[in-house]
Amino acid sequence: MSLKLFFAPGACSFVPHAMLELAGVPFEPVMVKLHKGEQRSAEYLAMNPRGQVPVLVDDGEVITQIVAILLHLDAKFPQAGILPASGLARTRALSTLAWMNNTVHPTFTHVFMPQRFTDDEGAQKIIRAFAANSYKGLLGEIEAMAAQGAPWLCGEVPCALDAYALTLLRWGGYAGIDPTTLPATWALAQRFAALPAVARVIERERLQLNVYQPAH
Ligand SMILES: N[C@@H](CCC(=O)N[C@@H](CS)C(=O)NCC(=O)O)C(=O)O
Repeated sequence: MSLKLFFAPGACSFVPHAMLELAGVPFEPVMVKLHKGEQRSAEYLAMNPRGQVPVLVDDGEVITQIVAILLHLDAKFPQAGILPASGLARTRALSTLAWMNNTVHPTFTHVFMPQRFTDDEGAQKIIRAFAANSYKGLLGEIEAMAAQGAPWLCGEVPCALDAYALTLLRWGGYAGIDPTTLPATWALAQRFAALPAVARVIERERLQLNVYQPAH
């Protein structure tokens, strides 16, 4: 069995990256430097024509999309607790995962890369400000989940939702959102980051947890 994960530091690929390390299975992490455009190299596009991370390569089979990658890993390593095993807990976790991936994540894309949505620089500023405000509201929803103190978002064991919550909260710093104003999520992210397996990923990605920059 060979597993390879293509990831970029601080990107959404942190979610499968953390879960692979938590699962304690051998895998090869391959860094893709998005700021250098490596995701648009001919070699990378031949593997993933969408030019995005994460990509999981399992025995030569290319798998894209966080939700699909996590479900694939969960089926392969059921002991890792990537998602709750069954029942309503699993359904609810999948519902939150889908929402993080299809709503919260693309809202941040509008903050971080408004140029992907219009060429007009004035309109880009408006998109960025509007999306940053929406993003704050969405992080508020995650804060309400974290405040339930389960202690992890799926219950008794750390799961993929905790990894996504950490990533989304961290990104909030770039949107002018101070993570300490979301105390339950901030505490959750710090606890998750302190797990030895996750700490290894943070070290490999050289991540700083709080990247808050006040808006100017
Ligand atoms: N829906 C995709 C989103 C992947 C995505 O947005 N990846 C970003 C990083 S967080 C990326 O690779 N961006 C590089 C680019 O668009 O050039 C998934 O779930 O995997």
